Amino acid sequence: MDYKNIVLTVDEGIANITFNRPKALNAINGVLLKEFEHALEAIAENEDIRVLILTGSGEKAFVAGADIKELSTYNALQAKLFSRRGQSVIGKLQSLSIPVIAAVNGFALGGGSEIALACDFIYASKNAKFGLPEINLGIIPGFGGTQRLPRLIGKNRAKEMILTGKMISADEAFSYGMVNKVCSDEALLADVKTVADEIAAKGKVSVRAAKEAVNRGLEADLQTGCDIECDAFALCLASEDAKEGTTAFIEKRKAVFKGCLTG
Ligand code: DAK
Repeated sequence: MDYKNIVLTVDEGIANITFNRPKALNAINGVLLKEFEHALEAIAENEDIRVLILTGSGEKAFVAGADIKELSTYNALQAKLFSRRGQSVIGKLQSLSIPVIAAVNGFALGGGSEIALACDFIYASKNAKFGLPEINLGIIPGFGGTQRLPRLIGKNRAKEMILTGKMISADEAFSYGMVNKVCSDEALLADVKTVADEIAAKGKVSVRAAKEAVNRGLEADLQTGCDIECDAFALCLASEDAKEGTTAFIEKRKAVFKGCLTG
């Protein structure tokens, strides 16, 4: 597929999707959504990709939400199609087995905040702003914002954000536990790349297993979560990566993981 609204690059196991409609602050229109879905499918099928980074083009925005101008023209059928595709895309993003890091470089509003919330963690530039302003448009978040935000920052803070539609700064988002790190505007992408490289150098099996255990465990009771961890641990220990990791420790050298499941 020839992408026009996103840029997809893959370099040494790190994929990068840049939302690329800077004149509209990277707002999500139907075409962008389709391209994003296609890129996520391609990434899911590529076993060599270890980490995905999402960011926005230009200096002002990560993603300023759904394209309001396009939304306002939808008839019921188009709205349903947008809604279906939107939910399918967020489902695909959330269920990627590799870690996904959001590099939020400006406005992350509405669907933009929700995309970031569906990632594994968020680094933000100092000038980033987060918000769910849908209430100002007479609608509510549709990419899972009413569900993921309260789980992440707590019910009351999430309700305040959702009900007022107000934006919060990167520092506030950090203090809420929504953002892992606030970087200078210039350093954001390099900082995200550093952590992505660090994760990409770990064992593929254990990285995927750890992500899955956390995600599935959070949806379950503690005992079920520990059972999930138990199975995932056994799978990891039987992997070639675990043999390499433990042998490297004993031999006092750095492990070189190949990402193989079988021993
Ligand atoms: N849509 C379309 N165009 C947008 C846009 C958006 N969300 N945000 C900005 N733009 C455009 C502006 O119209 C302007 O274009 P021109 O007028 O120059 O042609 C250009 O980007 C620059 O924006 P501004 O001139 O407004 O720039 P400022 O610095 O003054 O303000 C701003 C930046 C981000 C504060 C402001 O642009 C703003 O408030 N934008 C709207 C933010 C917003 O309300 N976002 C939430 C959209 S609703 C669903 C899934 C998801 C959703 C819904 C359903 N289903 C699966 C059911 C999601 C909904 C949303 O995200």
